[in-house]
Amino acid sequence: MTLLNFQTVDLAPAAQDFLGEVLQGLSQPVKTLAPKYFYDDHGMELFEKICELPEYYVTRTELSIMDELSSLALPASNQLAVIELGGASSFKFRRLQRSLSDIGMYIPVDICRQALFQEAQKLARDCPDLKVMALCADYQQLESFPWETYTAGFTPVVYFPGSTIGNLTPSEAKSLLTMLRRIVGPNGYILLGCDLVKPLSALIPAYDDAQGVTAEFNLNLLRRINRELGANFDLAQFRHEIRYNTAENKIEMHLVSLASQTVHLAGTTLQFAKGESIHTEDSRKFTRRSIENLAAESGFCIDQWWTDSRDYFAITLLGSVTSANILSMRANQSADLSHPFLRRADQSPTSSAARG
Ligand code: AVI
Repeated sequence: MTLLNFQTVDLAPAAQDFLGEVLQGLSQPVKTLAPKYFYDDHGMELFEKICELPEYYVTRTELSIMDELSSLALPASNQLAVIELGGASSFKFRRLQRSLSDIGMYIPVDICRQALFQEAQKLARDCPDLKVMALCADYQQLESFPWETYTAGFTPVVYFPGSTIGNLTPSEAKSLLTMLRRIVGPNGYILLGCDLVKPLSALIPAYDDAQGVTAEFNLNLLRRINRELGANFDLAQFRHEIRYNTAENKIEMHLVSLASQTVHLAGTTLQFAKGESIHTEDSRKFTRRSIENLAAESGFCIDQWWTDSRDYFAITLLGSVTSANILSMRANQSADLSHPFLRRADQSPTSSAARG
């Protein structure tokens, strides 16, 4: 049966140059591999398992905050068009629907075409009043996408959950938000999930769990390189290691060579000294101040900020910095608390005013 509320757009993101990037990363003085390559089919399964681990507080905490957002009213005169980055699974969006009323359009964006289209179609079937447009694209393709064609008459809200922003470098995060600012325009918003700085006693086990699922996730990158690029990494000769970089507030994941060894990859010989590491991922942890700075650099300000009782994770609503909200910020210094954005932190355990 044809669904009148469902369509797909396939921008056919170019196949990434996996071999070129791997060779480039492994020939640096400090060897690196890009975390985007974790997510082959097995990597996605492992990541789903990670999200359910007792030590990995991230997903559970984010969902608990979403459950507390019983009614999230955005001061928008139009219906909302929610654009979800990494929306191959509609799971979090379905939770968001409980608290964010008046969503007229949903645009999940992902490069995993099959999962994206299937999930989006299911959602369209379950929600006949919601228009669903699944967009298979990578982030670079978003800039030139004709958003107006799809979101005219709606207020755009980009939903970027999971603290995936923490896996980007600061300059990548700034470029992405700056591009999103152009996409949502002066009246749109970003709803952003960000993992917060916290004691190492909570952070380290989250990335080095007792069952070894995160270690398997990390090592799976070498397995993928063996399978897809014909390399001969011996996985037993590498160990998963977590380091906390205090200066940059980030968890680093590494694969450390247990021996002096040689690996062959596409005609190239790679040497590993005993104890040498391959840096595979950064997972940055934020503070309200660091998000405020990132937002300001990209033309946004924090309109709302919700966190959990332990301050482990935050969901923040970023709005455009316009002359109107600069005036509102000034006015807030004389505390107009009737505005929905301007509630005091002590009015709710999970919500706090943005501009106080
Ligand atoms: C996807 N991303 C937000 C995860 C994180 O926590 O940085 C990836 C991850 N790496 C190890 N565990 C989870």
